[in-house]
Amino acid sequence: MSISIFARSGAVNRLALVSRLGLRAYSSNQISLKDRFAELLPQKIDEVKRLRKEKGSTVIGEVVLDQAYGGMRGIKGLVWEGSVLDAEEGIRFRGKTIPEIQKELPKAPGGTEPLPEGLFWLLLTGEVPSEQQVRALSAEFAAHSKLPKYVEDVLDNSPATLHPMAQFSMAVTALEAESTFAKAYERGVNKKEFWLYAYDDSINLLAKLPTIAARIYRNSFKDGVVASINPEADYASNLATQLGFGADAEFLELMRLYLTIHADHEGGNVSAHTTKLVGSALSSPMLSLAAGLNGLAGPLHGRANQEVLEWILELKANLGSDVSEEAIEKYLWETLNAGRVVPGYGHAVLRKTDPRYTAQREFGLSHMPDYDLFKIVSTIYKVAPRVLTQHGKTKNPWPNVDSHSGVLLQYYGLKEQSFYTVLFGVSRAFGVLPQLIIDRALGAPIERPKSFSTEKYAELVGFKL
Ligand code: CMX
Repeated sequence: MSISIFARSGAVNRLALVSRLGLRAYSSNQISLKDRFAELLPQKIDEVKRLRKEKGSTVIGEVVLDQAYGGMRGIKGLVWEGSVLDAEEGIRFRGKTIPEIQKELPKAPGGTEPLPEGLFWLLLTGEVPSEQQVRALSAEFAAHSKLPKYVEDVLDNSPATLHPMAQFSMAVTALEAESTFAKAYERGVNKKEFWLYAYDDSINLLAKLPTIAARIYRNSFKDGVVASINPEADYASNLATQLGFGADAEFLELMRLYLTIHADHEGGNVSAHTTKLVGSALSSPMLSLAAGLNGLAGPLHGRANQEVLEWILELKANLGSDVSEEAIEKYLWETLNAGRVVPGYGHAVLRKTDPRYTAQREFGLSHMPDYDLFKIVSTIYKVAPRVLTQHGKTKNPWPNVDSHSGVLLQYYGLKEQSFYTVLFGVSRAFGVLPQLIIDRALGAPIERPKSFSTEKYAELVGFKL
């Protein structure tokens, strides 16, 4: 017996039904994600309630003036359940490192890389799903992949010159008309039930992102024809097929890895925090995710994957056949002396090589060790940390996630780098939507940190301007 996630008329009563039926009746292998989350929720609500009651007034950190002017680095003020980033070690998803999730999360039949559907389950519940549960999620995403005609029209009417991220954000915004959350709010549902609709919207959104991404890609760079979804296939493989690369088994594996490792990176990064912030005003998951995608489109954030590729192609064009360490070092200095950043290097929190970079490098080492662009990326990795350290500005001279991704896509023929941030965005949705559901389930309030003018800060610290 299973409770259909998309039985919308029954959504309101699902919690009551779940508790009436007694979830123990389901085998843990069969229970759906929504029902499992519903089962875990009372304990989570209780834990947060007890924590706040007992320790709510405990000091958890101090803030100095420079942090207010310095992009709020290190200020503790956000709750994010799915992942925590350690400056030295990198990301852990619900306590698990990237190599651990590569090992533990279910794979496609015959595949070696984890499926992003499994990460979604892990981020929402803290539990590793069974293969059966992941297959059910894949089928559910495939079943809801079709775009409404008006969203197709929004994309088909966009000029091919409009940046793919702007098209992506418009299409996600337009999906607002599908939001069960917005409709439920209008009907005046009890706020305890908000998460049920946030969940349905999240599944519906994730289901449609590959078709949106593929339509943008095929319209802007190819013949405008988007292949159909295979209802039996996993999410990443459907995305690859719709983009036009479904026949390449290695590319499918890359997409599985790519969508998994780009999903979540704590709550303070621009795309995650923006999604959470906008959601806190009870804007729908559609509008919240679109806002996050607009942040991801910035060159210091997700668009760095496009910038990296452009910079590497520029480097190659300038250096010709001499891509020695010496020539690359000189080129790095030219970039820095021109007042530009070296894209793909540095990070607001990390202080070591990003394990997401390492995972992609390992993929490259096993699938394309002799590819010229892969070799250039490897040489940059040898030289850039030293140059950036000598330059003396960045706090982190090591590569981040965006440093590698573009070259892997180039190898398989996905050459249009202005599209790359869209792929990052599809993945990022898997990381930010679980927290949006959790926030609504825990009744997270509207966000409203304090701001001051410079005059007021000066007064606060006893300084005469
Ligand atoms: N090249 C040159 N200079 C760099 C640099 C880089 N890769 N990274 C940082 N710096 C400079 C900063 O611009 C800053 O200079 P100013 O003092 O003149 O303003 C100085 O070093 C200190 O910066 P920081 O504290 O080390 O880094 P921030 O936390 O301010 O910024 C980031 C972090 C990622 C925006 C920055 O390292 C950067 O611009 N990197 C290149 C762009 C990039 O790869 N972004 C992708 C990040 C991952 C993602 O979100 O997808």
